[in-house]
Amino acid sequence: MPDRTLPPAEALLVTVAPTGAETSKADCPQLPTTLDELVAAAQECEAAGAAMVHVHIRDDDHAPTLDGQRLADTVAALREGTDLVVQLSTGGSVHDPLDLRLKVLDAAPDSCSLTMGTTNFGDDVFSNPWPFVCDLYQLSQEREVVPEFELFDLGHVAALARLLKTYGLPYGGRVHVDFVMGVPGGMPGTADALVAGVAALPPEVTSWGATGIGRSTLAVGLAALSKGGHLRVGMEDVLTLARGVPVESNTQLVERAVAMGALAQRRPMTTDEARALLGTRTA
Ligand code: KMH
Ligand code: ZN
Repeated sequence: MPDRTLPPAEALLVTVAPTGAETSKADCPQLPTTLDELVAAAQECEAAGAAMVHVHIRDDDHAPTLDGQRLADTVAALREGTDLVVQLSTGGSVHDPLDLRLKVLDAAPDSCSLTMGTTNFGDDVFSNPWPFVCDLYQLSQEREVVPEFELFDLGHVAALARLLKTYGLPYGGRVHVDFVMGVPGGMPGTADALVAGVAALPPEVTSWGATGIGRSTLAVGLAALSKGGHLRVGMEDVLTLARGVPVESNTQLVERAVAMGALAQRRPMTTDEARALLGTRTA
């Protein structure tokens, strides 16, 4: 029986988002796009202190896909090769249709991302209409998959309150959210925006993390630590360590997050602690 004791406040959940859907393999050959590359990256990141992996997958041409068999194979391979909490993206790419995004849950991950509203996304639109959000949420409850609510904007925080009021708590009874900040079209990646978002969280929220896209990664990460939050890092969100210095591997970003946590006297959470924090299925 896994230990379900909640982790202490100093334990830091580090989530790695190794691939994403926006960067091409041609532009970034070190991006893990094959299953072997993804598992190897996940193993290295786990050894460096990550406890959860946020997964987008690619096809044989390294293009984003939501192919059901590939998703199921990916979940199986990550479970076989790591002890990480496996979170599948239901956001996919901005081009993915809503029905395929719902089918992601057929792959039975531990967790799924669930974005709380539509947002402009650079020159594109990341579509999350309210009826889709409600359908995905109810499906996650039925399938016993723990959602991580992705908040790109302050309005998404209000939408989360409405969702919980309407449909009750997620499977597992815990409510974990992630502020995704600095997307062109969403809230800015600043300490001020994070403080406003945290202050507006509904009382049902039991834990929160944050990630800053691109150059905002450090401002958001440091602000999140100072407010007692958790961190998501990875090549989905940031491709340079500093101006002109490319990220060579996801491990570098996890190591940096762990080092930032250490300065704040936060130690990386174990995978068992992460499961207790999030309330994922025990078997
Ligand atoms: N790729 C973005 C359009 C998620 O994974 O749920 C959406 C995204 C959010 O990455
Ligand atoms: Zn994602």
